[in-house]
Amino acid sequence: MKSLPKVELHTHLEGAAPPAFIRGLAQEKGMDISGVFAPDGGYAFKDFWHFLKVYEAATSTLTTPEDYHRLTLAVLEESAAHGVIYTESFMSPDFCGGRDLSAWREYLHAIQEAAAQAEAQMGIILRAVVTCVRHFGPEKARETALCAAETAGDFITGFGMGGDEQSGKQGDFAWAFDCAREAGLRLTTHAGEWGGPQSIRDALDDLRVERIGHGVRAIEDDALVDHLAEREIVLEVCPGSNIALGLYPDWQDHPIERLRERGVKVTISTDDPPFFHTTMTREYDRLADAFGWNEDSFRDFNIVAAHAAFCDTETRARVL
Ligand code: ES4
Ligand code: ZN
Repeated sequence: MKSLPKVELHTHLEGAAPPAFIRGLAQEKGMDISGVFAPDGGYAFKDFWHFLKVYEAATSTLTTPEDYHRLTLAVLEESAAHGVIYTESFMSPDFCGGRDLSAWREYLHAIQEAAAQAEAQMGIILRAVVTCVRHFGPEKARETALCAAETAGDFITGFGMGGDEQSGKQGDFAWAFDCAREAGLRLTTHAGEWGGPQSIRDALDDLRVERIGHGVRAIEDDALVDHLAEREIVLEVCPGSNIALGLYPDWQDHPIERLRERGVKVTISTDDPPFFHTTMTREYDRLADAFGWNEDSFRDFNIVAAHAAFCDTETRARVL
């Protein structure tokens, strides 16, 4: 499984930071973030909302473009080691200069330089989905969308929203998504993870996204499952993340197989791999065990993911 070529659509750049990397940065800068780590050296949190706090504390060690350059290299090295050939990562101007356009351009330059280096050395392709953070509110999302619109292009190809799904409504962020769409960006948002089926309907109706981050709770609404299948809405499913956060008790209980059987376009991603003690190899291994999937099944998932990727046609051709 490890060497099988993989296309991944849903990771968060800071959320993929190896804990040793963050601990090293904190030490260099004399910052005390000991509350972030478990005794085994991994990240420690008790539920999703605590996870968001720990995520922000870990991210507070990333204070310069140079830090993001090192982070990007460390993250891509790890992904490439698990066979990932194309990855889309959520990046937040909130954490990269505080939504200030000139600062954001500097962070972006550093990230892109690292991506070019990783592509030359390891063949892995990175594309960026600029993300607003839902619990920071619609006004900050508007500033984030303006940063995204100003820097949209070959590298920044999408716009999305993460954060606390129970904070506000999808529709509160329509201005930001409209702004991003007008700049030519492709759209996705987290929905149907902590919100129920209605949060997915709201994402489609109010934000007009073409992909859904997670979306697994569509399984609770038969008509919605049919609607997703008919409209060919792609779900960025992160099974290991859902299980680590207690959304489903075990791999066999995860709805990814039922969604696939009913014709929904599902893809496989890690979300925040070290936080959830996972890798793309582990996702494939566990899914193979739970549902009897084999290399051919995973090849099919990767074709779906490559077609749903927010990249240009030449890049897609290199991945397919
Ligand atoms: C998230 Cl804002 C953010 N960052 C990392 N992982 C997430 N999952 C949901 N929102
Ligand atoms: Zn996510």
